[in-house]
Amino acid sequence: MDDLDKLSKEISYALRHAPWEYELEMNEEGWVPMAQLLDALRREAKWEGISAADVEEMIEQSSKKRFEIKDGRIRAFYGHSFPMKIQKEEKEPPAVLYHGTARRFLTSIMENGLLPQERQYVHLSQDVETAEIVGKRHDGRPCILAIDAKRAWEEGVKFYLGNEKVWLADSVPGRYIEPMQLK
Ligand code: HQG
Repeated sequence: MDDLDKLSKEISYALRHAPWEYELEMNEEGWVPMAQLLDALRREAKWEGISAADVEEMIEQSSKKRFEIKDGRIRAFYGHSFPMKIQKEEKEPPAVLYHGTARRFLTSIMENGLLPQERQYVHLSQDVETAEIVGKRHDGRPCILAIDAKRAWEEGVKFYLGNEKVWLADSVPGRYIEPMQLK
């Protein structure tokens, strides 16, 4: 693992899971002053010389769009797990969204719906390819679920924007979920 990967992992941990460990003052949308994050990281020997340019490079080089920098602040687009629920922008979803998961979770998902589990929101993918990448973290041959987001949204399920490929929901009832036949 190279340094940019390590940096991405540590900033994910700080912004998604444990901002208090880094003494970060996070607002309700998940924004943190960049200078505060850099100060916190610099207290660790391995990030002693880190600059905002390094963080920007990490974000640019990453295959996933995990963080956003704006007006001297930084936030994670998705993935949060701490109790204070981050407020996300509610938005009309595309007609169909996807969710990649493990085969072993399927029975429970169809019975109980998609639940956020350890995170604040359920994570949905804009396309099948992204869902496959997500699902492979849990199962070598993941199962892909198609979500009838249009009908769910029309019937009152709220959807929120993560980044362009990741959508969020509080939960998704099983009646909107259809397992897909993969090639
Ligand atoms: C499953 C990564 C049983 C759900 C990814 C999933 C994503 C249920 C697992 C982002 C269930 C939670 C999030 C139910 C849901 N019964 N299992 N009722 N409801 N589940 O990791 O969506 O690389 O918290 O299917 O790419 O896999 O970190 O969520 O398998 O975008 O940037 O419970 O994290 O992005 O797993 O992944 P996770 P996820 P990063």
